[in-house]
Formats: sequence, C-alpha cells, structure tokens
Amino acid sequence: MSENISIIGLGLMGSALAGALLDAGHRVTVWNRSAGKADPLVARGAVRAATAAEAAGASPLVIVCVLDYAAAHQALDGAPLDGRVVLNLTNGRPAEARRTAAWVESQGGTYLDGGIMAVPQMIGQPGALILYSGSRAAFERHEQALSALAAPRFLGEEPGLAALHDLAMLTGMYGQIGGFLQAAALVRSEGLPVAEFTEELLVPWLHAMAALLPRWAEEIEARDYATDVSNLEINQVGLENLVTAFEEQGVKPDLFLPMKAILDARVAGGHGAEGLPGLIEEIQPR
Ligand code: FVH
Repeated sequence: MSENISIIGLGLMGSALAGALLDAGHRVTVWNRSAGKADPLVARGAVRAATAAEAAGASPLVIVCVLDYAAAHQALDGAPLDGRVVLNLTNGRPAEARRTAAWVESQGGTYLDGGIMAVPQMIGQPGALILYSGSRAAFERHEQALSALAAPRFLGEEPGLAALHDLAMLTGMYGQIGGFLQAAALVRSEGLPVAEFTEELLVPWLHAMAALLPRWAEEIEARDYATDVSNLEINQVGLENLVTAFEEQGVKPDLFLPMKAILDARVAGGHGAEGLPGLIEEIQPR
C-alpha cells in the first residue's frame, strides 16, 4: 500500500532512504537544508518542501536523517508534529533518543527511533538492517513501508534501545577493524600481500573465533569465567609476545595496548585463572 512519507535530511543516507521509498511506489516529500540536494529526488518524482515544517506537515510519517540529534531538533523545531509519527534515523545515544521521544510526545507526536546497520548503497538491498525502538503501534502501522528500506527489527518500546544496540554493534565492528589493522601492518612489515593473507587466512580465522562468542556471552550473563580453553595468564604471555613482535617489526602496538593494560590489571587482581570473558569485570566493575 502506498503511503505519504516525508524525509528531512538528504545527505548520503537520507537520499538513499528517499530513493528506496520512491522505488517502492510511496509518495515522498523531501526537505534538505541545502536545497540543491533535493533536485535528483524531485526529478524522480519526490515533492520538494520549502521548509522542514512544510515537509513534516505533508505526511503522517516523518523520517529524519541528519548529522546528529542537535541538527534533528533544529530541523523539527516549530514543525507541526501533532498526530504524526516521527522516525529519527539519525545516529545518536540512548539518552538522546529518550529525550527526543519525550519532546516529540510533548508536541503531540509519536516517536520511533532507529539505528541503520547499512551504508547508503545497501539501502533497499538484501543484507541491510534497521533497528527500531519506541512506539510499537507506530512501528506496526508503518512496518510494510519501512521494509522497503531494510529488514526491520523492532527491539521494544523503550526509545533508547535502538541506539544502544546500534552503538553495541558498532563497538564490535570497530574492535574488529582495530585487530585487522594491527594484523595487516604485521603482514605488510615483511612486504607480504595483505589481500591474500586477509582472504585466505584472517577471515576464516575470525569466523571460527566469532563462533565462540555466544558461549562467552552466556559466561558473562552467569558471571562465571572458569575456562578450559585458555586462561588470562596464558593470554598475558601471548599479548606480551605480540607487543614485542609489533615493536621488532616496526609496527606501533597502540591499538592493542588498552586491551593489554586491562588484561594485566585483571591478572594483577588475582584472576589469572579466568578466561578472556572475565575482562568485562575490569571495564565494568560492580
Ligand atoms: N552514511 C553512512 O554510511 C552511515 C550509516 C549508518 C547511519 N549513518 C547516520 O545517518 C545520518 C546521516 O548520515 P549521512 O551519511 O547522510 O551524512 P551526510 O551525507 O554528511 O549528511 C548530513 C545531513 O545532515 C544535514 N544537516 C547537518 N546539520 C544540519 C542542521 N543543523 N540542520 C538541518 N540539517 C542538517 C545535512 O544538510 P546539508 O549540509 O546538506 O545542508 C545533510 O543533509 C548520520 O546520523 C549518520 O551517523 C550514516
């Protein structure tokens, strides 16, 4: 079923969202602070709004995707939100999502927050995921239209949940990137091909290691860090060896040092017999 949907913010992501909704046959009204970014979408059938308030007034579903929450508030300030669903797909923090939900509700609107787990080129394609939290009724009302953007996953009515999960997933991603960069530098230090190492050795290894994470997650939930795999004392020797190897190969160990410091502290605290999941108690003491 075709819906009227407004999009506020036509950067790389907002433009991709608007394009996918147009492709799915929705009537799309668009606004961007720099008006020229609307031109390609207007050429494809979108309606140009002169102001953010006009865009918000044009549709029951108003999607906002701008730089940050401050920009989102600036754009929505004074817009008619009464009776509308505001879906904020701007990247932010749980506390910002909660504050924005309260503000939208104070204006008579209904709030949905979202975390986009995709780059603009993935929008509308298999593999793209958007996390949602906030009003379940609003999510269900618009779920079909939102499915044109990415696979939707509703996490619950607490508005901060999408941002929390988004940040947690990005945290996992940045950790993996840090490990990859140190590994690539080590391989490159001997003039070896990084691409071959990555494809043939590193990626299968990381897949195998990722398979351990659900078990580690259970240990974290149980706060039981007994291990029959490898304890922190063994890993301490391993990390010391790695840091020395980086230095010998002319690679700065900087991305690695924070984890080593945490592991050293945990062992110094008498927890050398635990497994690696026990390090969570060092970064999040009770
Ligand atoms: N691009 C990506 O891969 C990531 C994927 C995950 C989600 N992020 C988040 O999406 C938000 C928008 O990101 P973007 O990629 O579209 O970013 P830009 O292309 O830089 O566009 C930024 C838009 O924000 C507008 N804007 C900035 N400040 C204001 C303001 N004060 N009032 C109104 N609009 C504002 C900007 O307008 P203009 O500069 O063109 O006039 C762009 O439309 C973001 O939260 C990512 O973290 C994307």
